[in-house]
This record gives sequence, C-alpha cells and structure tokens, in this order.
Amino acid sequence: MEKKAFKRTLVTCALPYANGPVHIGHLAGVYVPADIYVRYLRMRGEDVLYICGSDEHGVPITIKARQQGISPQDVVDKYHKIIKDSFSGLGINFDIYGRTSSDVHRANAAAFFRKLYDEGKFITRTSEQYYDPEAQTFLADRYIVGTCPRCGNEGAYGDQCEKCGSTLSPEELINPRSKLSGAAPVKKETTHWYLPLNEYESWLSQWILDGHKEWKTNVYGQCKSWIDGGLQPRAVSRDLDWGVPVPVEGAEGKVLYVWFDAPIGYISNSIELLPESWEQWWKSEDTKLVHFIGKDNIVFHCIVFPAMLKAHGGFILPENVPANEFLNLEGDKISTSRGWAVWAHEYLQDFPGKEDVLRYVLTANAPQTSDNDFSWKDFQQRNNSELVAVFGNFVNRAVVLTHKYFEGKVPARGTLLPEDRDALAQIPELRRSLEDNIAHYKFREALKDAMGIARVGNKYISDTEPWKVAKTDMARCATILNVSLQICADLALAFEPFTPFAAERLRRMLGVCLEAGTDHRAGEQVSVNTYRDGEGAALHTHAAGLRCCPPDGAVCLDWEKLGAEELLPEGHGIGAAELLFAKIEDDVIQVQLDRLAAIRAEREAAAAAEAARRVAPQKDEVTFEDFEKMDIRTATVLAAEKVPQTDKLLKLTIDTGIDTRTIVSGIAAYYSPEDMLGKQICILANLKPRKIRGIESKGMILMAKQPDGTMRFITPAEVLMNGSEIG
Ligand code: B3M
Ligand code: ZN
Repeated sequence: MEKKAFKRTLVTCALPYANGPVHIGHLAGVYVPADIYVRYLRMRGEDVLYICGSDEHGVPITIKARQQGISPQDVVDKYHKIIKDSFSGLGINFDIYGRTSSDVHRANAAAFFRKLYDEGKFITRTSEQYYDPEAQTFLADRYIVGTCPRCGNEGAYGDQCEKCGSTLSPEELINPRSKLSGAAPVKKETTHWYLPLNEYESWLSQWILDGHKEWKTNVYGQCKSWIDGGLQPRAVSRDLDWGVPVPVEGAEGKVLYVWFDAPIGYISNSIELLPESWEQWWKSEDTKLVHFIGKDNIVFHCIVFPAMLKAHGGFILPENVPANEFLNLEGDKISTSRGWAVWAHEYLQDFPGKEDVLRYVLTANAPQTSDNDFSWKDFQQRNNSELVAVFGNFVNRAVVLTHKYFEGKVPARGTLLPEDRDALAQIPELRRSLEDNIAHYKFREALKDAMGIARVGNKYISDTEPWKVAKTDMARCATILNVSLQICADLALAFEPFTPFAAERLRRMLGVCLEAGTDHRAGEQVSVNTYRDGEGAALHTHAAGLRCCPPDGAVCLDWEKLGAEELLPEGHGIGAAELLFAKIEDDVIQVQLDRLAAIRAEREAAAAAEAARRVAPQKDEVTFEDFEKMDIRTATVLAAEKVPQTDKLLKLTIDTGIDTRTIVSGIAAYYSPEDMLGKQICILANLKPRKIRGIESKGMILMAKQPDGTMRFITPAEVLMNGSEIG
C-alpha cells in the first residue's frame, strides 16, 4: 500500500500512437482500468487530473504516411480524431486529450531537452548508421528491407521479420535495400545525444527496488531485471524529418527520439489545459502521480522517464505504475498488421448503446497479472447471464413493482426481518472489499464486488417474492421493495466507475444524482454524470460548495452513502423503468465470429501459399566421388498397377536397358497406373533392393518434389535409349 497522504492525484494514460485506431487490448490494459480509477476517486471527492493524448511522432507514422501516399500530419490528424472519438464514445473522458504535434508540446519538449543539454546531462556518441545515398537520408531500421536470413521472406524489415517473428538487425538482412529509393544502404557516421542511464542506476535501484516493493510484481520484476542487467546510455535523438527538432545549433535533420518526447507530452498536455496551475500537479510532493500503461511500456515509464525527470529536476516521480499484461483475442495474439483485433470505433458502430458491456467484459477479463483472452462467446455470456440476468433483472423487478403497487414512490419500511438485515449487512462488506481492491489496482476483483451487490439484491428479491407477498401482506411487500430500492441505489453508486452509462440510467430511474468531480478550468467542483431533467436544468449547490443537478425531488448521493441504511427516503418518487441491459442474440455474435473467421482463413491461405513458394534449403556438400557412386539411368515403364490395400504405392515393371525389373514407388497419390504406362523415366538403379509389402523393389524412380509437397517424375527432354547413364 502506498505510504503517503496525498492531496491530489494525477492520472496519465499511455499516449496512443496516432498511426492506427485503438483496440480492445489497449482498452483492457490501460484505458478502462484508468477510467475506473479516476471515476472512483472523483466519487470519493478526490481532486484528480486525468491526462492523455495522441503520440504523433515516431517512424511507424512516417511509414504509414508513405504507404497511404499522404503526409505524416494527415496520418496523425486522421487517427487522432478516430481515437479521441472512440474514447469519449466509451465514456472515457480525459480532462484533456492532447497531441504531441501541438505547439505547446513542441516548445515544452524542446525546452526540456535544452535544459538537460545546457546542464551537461547528455553525452554524445558517434556511430555508424545506415544511410540511403540516393535519398540522402539516414534510414531507421524499419526503412531497410531485405530477405530474412531465417525464413527467406523477401520483405523482412531491418528490425523484424513479420513472417517468422524473428528480431533482426539490418546487418542480418540478405540483400538489404532502402524502402525510400531501393538503393543499397551504406554506413555513415552520425552523432547523437544519449542519456547516460548508467549514472542513474543506483538511484533507480534505491527508488524502485528498495522504495517501491508494493508495485505489481510484473512491473517490479521487469524493473529489477533491467537494473540488475546494468543500464546503458540511451540515444534521445534520431536522424529523421518527423518529430520535435533537436533544439541545438548544427542538429539539422535530427529530431528528439519519440520515446524522449512522448512522456513529456503528459506534462505538455497538462500545461495546455491548465496554463496557470499545472505546476501544482507536476511539482508538488503532495500530488500522487500514477501512470496507466501496457507492459511493453514499463521500461520507459519506470526507468527512462523517471531518469529524465530526475535529470531535469523539480518534478515529482510516479507513485505507482500499474501496468497490465496483454489481452489476446479468441486465443490469438492481437495483431494490428494482420487485422486480428476488435477496434474500439468499430465496436461502437456495431454495438450502439452497449458501451458498458465492453467496459464490463474487458474489466472482468482484465489481463492484470498475466495475459488473458477475449472471446465473443464470453462477451455474450457475461452480458446475458450477468448484466441482464442479475443486475438488470433485479433493478427491473424492484422498479416495476414499486410502480405497480406504490405509485412509483419509495414505500414505507416496517420492521426488518433477519433476511432483510442479512441482505443489507452484506453491502458495507462488499463496499470495503471493493475499495481495498481499487486501492490496489485490482479492478477485476473490484468489479466482482460490485457485481456481488447485484447478486445480493437479485437473490433477495427472488427469495422474498414481493409479487406474491403483495396478495396477502402489503406492509411486508412495502418493506421488501424499500430494501430492494436501497440496494438499487447502492448499485447506482457501485457501478458508476465500471458501467457509467448504465449507472446514469439507473440514477435517472431512481431520481437520484451524484456528487462527483472537479472542473479544473473553472476551478470548482461540479457534478458530472448527474441526473439530468430533460435538457439539464439548473444546477443546485451542495453544502460542500459542490454544484449539482436539478433540485426538484432529486436525492443527491455520494460514495459515502454506499451501504448506508437508507439512501432513498420513504415517499421519494422514482422514474419509469428503463432497460439497463439488453440480451445479445446469437446472430449478432455470429457476425463478429464470421468476420474473425474470414481474417483467419485469409491468413492461413496466405501462409500456405507462402509455404508453397518456399524452396527446401540446400543439403550438406558431397564430393564428386559420393555422386559417382550413384548409378542413374533412363528406363521405360512396361506395366503399372496399384499395390493392393495401399493408397500410396504403385508397382512398376520397367525396362532398364540392363534388365526388366520391379520397382515399388510411393507415387500413387500423384499418378494412376495408366499415367505411368509407357513413360520414360529416370531411376537410381543401384539402390540396395528392399521388400515393400512383400514385393522386392530394385531401385528408385527419380521424382521432383515441389515446394508445395507434390511430386512429379523426371523424364528426358527427348526419348533416349533405356539404360543411358545420367551424371
Ligand atoms: N505511444 C507506445 C504505445 O502506444 C506509446 C506510449 C507513449 S506514452 C508516453 O504502446
Ligand atoms: Zn523470417
């Protein structure tokens, strides 16, 4: 558990590369957990700043631009918008979703670099890099293509072969050429600035290995192995024409390395949002900084960025970095290049009104401690049997029955029976567990606690059967519905971090609003996700100075009321029943499965076609003497028949020019006996005879095995005398 008492929390989410849309892996690993955390803290009245934005530099963006024949700026403009809209569509509303191509960021990143430069915090190193002599530019590894030395793929990149997955260096490529001009790259000297991470090693070791043993084991473990392995200076600049120019004279053609400028983007985006007050978020020791990231970003957020902040001075360091592992899709690694993904923007189109279902399923399957899997069947199942059958069903019964028997007003509560008290008593316990889990970034478990409250309610109403009790004892029915409605109000609170759209619908049904949040620009607390009467009536003011939604009859709830005896007073009017969640039918899921099956089939066909083109590698050397031992001759097939009870074998009678003999050959899959009759072939005549299926076979027919595995016999270009020697 974290030690200090903090006054405010600064939450950052990894800045997505603006070279493609975000998919469920990103959402499950980073953005959904961060959003749960932020919503939860805000409900608890904590001051939170929530920062994200697009990462708009780096080589992949320039490559995408070339592929599509547009400029890098066009690429980032396009994806920035798609990504931003996906987040807000899913209820992930950052205080700012900025961009690293903004002027504020360029200036801020350049100033950051310049301070380290001026203070001598960098070292320079000269090394040989690949250079395209025609395009007159240095080449990033990705810009060099050639043949993979491992699998023969002719389109392997200088850093990786996407066919066989090998990590490569440009040196290893066979026949390397520049993607820009096709020219063979040459080596050329270039000088870059490096952050000497080795100088920060003992400080990092103290800060993380001694000071942050509470970090998740996957995060701590990665940090430990990096530090134990010995840290090396890391280049912070690149020869590239897309990025933040290195702000030093004589550095033409050089930009800040994307992993140097991107994390500074968190600060830049804060500055852009809060030009006057950003420093209290980044420089005050009573701010708790938490980075939400995926596991591939751990080293940059736990080692490199902290070392940069330390070198710069004046900034706080992350208090925690709750990185997640990866999410797979239907048992396979998500792959952007292969299209094996569920894209957020497509999901929002395909499943309108079901934003919460994705949030719920991704949280329930969050890859918190190890990689996890998303499957559409599980998605459907969790929706239908958890959200619909438990949560939705319970709320619906409570609200509908209240309208049926009590004109939509919370009925009076009589004496509580043990079953009422039992149900109510479970809620504060689940709340405590939920709070503890969120404090430890265990969102999957926290969601189970919230769902636990729904289960309590659903079981309670099923067991007490108010619809039956109503026939004989209206006072008892009133008590049951009163208790049920209190639990519904608990759910409106408990589910706000996880399924905010449903929580808002539920609050509208119950006629409640929620105190939550701070408008940082206005510098005041306001309610977000409030109960809005139609077009959003005037806000009213709470005792704590917090402004909130319409006063008329709305009950204001906050997290502290979760699990209380009475959240909704007797007589409080509730709204009409709305559907919280709807069942998802098989045909809807089938559309998604078919789409993935088509991608899989396409990939398998491509792999098979590729394999079919691949020629077997050359065998070990032999000497001429070795070869001379083989007696290879021309021969003619005189008779051919299938060997009984086999699929593969033909028995051939052949004239070898020396004699007439029998050869049994495994070619029946490729040739029928009629095909072979009268054909001139080549044989290995002196192969030691052996018995095959009781038939003595003397020699072997020479066959060409094609890359796809099929066999064809070899025949001379013109008919020759049988027994001619081949050599
Ligand atoms: N854009 C990498 C990624 O999306 C990177 C994160 C930057 S956070 C400062 O995996
Ligand atoms: Zn390969």
